[in-house]
Amino acid sequence: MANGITNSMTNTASSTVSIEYPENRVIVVTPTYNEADNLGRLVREVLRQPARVDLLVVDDDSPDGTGRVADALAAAPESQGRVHVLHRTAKEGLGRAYLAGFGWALERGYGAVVEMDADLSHDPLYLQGLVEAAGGADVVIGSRYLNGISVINWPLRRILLSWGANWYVRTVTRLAVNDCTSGYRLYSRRVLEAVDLPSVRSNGYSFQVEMTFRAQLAGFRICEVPIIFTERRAGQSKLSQGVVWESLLMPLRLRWRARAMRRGMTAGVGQARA
Ligand SMILES: Nc1nc2c(ncn2[C@@H]2O[C@H](COP(=O)(O)OP(=O)(O)OP(=O)(O)O)[C@@H](O)[C@H]2O)c(=O)[nH]1
Ligand SMILES: [Mg+2]
Repeated sequence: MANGITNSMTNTASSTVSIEYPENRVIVVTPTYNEADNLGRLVREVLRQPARVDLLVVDDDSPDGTGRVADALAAAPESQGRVHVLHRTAKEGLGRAYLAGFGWALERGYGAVVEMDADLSHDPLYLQGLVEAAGGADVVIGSRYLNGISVINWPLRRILLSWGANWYVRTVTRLAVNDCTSGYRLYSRRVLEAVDLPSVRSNGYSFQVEMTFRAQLAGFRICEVPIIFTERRAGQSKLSQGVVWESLLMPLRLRWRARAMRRGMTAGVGQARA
């Protein structure tokens, strides 16, 4: 198995698959900023998936009290100690929240981390597929662009923007991935250990691009599984002008700095090829 996760799969009569992780468990990391209306449902849905993952909420002191909601959910008996909360003191962006969450998960020995938005755009039903695909890859991307374009409730303008952004990223960075900006994805532990996380600069959509770029540069296996993305129903998008500028400039910077980045990741290259 690519990431050393021990899993035993049992096909039951109803053909559901259960996976156990005796040592190296999988944790979903979900960054939150003002997601109080979405979090309860997200936690319930994640916990009932057959993949038996844990969940870490990384909250940036949301003014709407998401942090308190997360604490209450973590303490509820139904959570069985599988839900954790990392409180941060200020809104610092998606990328910083993920880096904090990755560090938390690595310190506690998790074997793989799944990134998931808290706004229910990423259906927890796909967790099983992501985890299973980790048997043959170190990075598994939940892709909106494998079978045409799989998004629900996006206006044409948004589809064109996302598709165009992916075309631009692929062209500039030469990433061999259909959906470079998807925020629903799995990283095995060894990817997170190898890609020199403290030097990751991006914070918006580019965070996904930069992480994929670093993983490809280090020689890790990347695969995509199809997902259907649903636009958020509650809460507000945090897409800002700064994020758009970063998305335009970061691919150029990655291409420019590829050689220097590879030098910083020598350990990862060796591991990936082992
Ligand atoms: N901790 C933390 N979470 C954030 C921050 N910005 C966004 N998020 C979370 O990151 C996830 C994705 O953010 P969204 O606002 O949904 O961004 P998006 O999915 O790119 O945009 P939409 O498609 O319009 O919803 C959500 O769970 C947000 O709550 C931040 O600064 N800190
Ligand atoms: Mg969203």
